[in-house]
Amino acid sequence: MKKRVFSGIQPTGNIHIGNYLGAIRQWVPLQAAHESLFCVVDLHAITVPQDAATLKAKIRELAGLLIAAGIEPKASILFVQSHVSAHSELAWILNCFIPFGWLGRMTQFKEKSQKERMVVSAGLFTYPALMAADILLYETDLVPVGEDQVQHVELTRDVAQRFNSVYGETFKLPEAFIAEAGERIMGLDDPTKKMSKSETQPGHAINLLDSPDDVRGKIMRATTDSLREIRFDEKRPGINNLLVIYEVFSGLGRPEIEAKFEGKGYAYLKKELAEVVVESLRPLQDRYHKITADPAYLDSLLRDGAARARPLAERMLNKVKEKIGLG
Ligand code: ATP
Ligand code: LTN
Repeated sequence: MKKRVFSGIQPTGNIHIGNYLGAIRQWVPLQAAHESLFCVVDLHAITVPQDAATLKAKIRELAGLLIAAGIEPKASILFVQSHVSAHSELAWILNCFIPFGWLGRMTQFKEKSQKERMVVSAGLFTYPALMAADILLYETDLVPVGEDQVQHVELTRDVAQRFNSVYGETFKLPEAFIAEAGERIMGLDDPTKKMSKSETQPGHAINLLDSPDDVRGKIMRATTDSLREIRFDEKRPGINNLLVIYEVFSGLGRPEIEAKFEGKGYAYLKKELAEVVVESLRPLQDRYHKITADPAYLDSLLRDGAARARPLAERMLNKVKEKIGLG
């Protein structure tokens, strides 16, 4: 039996190299050996305020970027979360099985609710129930995500186990699948914080659609330290982050990289890094522009993805409803 892979990404802000290196890049090779579903999680996006026209555009942009990054919409199932209503329905049901206290312990909620200057929605609090629904609907084995999402995958396992212990074997227990390198890319302006779409300072993130000049400018301005030596060292977050980005984009090993930069200055490292990033993003950006030149085709791919996801999701939802005595 092939294993099932499921992952999701929010159509908010600009997709950055943290999303790419920590998550999307892992998805591509998984498609060959597994049955994979990749979801543009627009219902998660509305847990914080969104402008309607921007959200709609971002959903297509993200789908285009995923295909450009190597997701094959025919081999995998690529779809938009709100197109399959079973996600909302199962999320509600799971909400009723998740103890309130579990949600209050989620690091992402604590961080985001502090950052939001506006009223924090109840949706932001129950966000992990929707994520658990996404995963559990498809009997998922592996969830390839960045390090920040591991806690949510663990909550998913916990609620699945809780449900199974009351109603008998229903949900499969999923496991997080974390990249070996690049699982936590830090902000260029502040390497003590994870690179994040919701941080909007100009030098924070390298976005997948940034122009070569933007990439160069952001890297040249990245925060480092006042030491000289160039080596991997987590105690020096600025230089370490630049080296990790170099490592994953170049595919070189750590000893090779340290040898290459031995005795060299930070400006040299930054220049070399900028070129590796620009050259890695170029083919992806070319593919993105080709794919999004035909919006009707892109929409048809997403419709087809939802049509393939829907029966799988509904089967599980009906099983759950039956077990708990609904309807
Ligand atoms: P936000 O900070 O606004 O929530 P985000 O940048 O975390 O957005 P998501 O859509 O929440 O983006 O995440 C998509 C995927 O990218 C997830 O699997 C997440 O773990 C991964 N990811 C996000 N930021 C990073 C990062 N800095 N390093 C590695 N992986 C990341
Ligand atoms: N919460 C995730 C996005 C997400 C997801 C999922 C990831 C929603 N549903 C299911 C994996 C599986 C995030 O913020 N990065």
